[in-house]
Amino acid sequence: MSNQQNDFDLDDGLAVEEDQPKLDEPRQYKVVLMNDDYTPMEFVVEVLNLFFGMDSDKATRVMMAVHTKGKGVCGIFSYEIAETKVDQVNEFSRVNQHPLMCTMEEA
Ligand code: TYC
Repeated sequence: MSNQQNDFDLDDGLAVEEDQPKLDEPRQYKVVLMNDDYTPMEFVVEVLNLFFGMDSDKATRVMMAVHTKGKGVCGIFSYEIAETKVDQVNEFSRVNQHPLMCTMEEA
């Protein structure tokens, strides 16, 4: 084996071993829905179904949790996916003239 391929290069008396690359876990982000007094419950259920793939039972439970607690998590994603979901939900709410707000927080 040539010296270039060998992890243990003994030519100069030093044993050299390559570091294992240190890979951080990718950061994760919660997509959070905020309660408000005006957005209809059915619209929130539709949002949870359309953008987070929840069936109507799950969407209704999450909507009611947001309604009673003030905010709630719709899902946990990479930065890019979370940002896209937040933008899509806020745009969908805006064009439908509801004040529903969606944000993201590091998980
Ligand atoms: N509080 C709203 C109402 O009583 C319903 C609602 C639920 C709004 C969840 C926003 O994220 C929300 N019509």
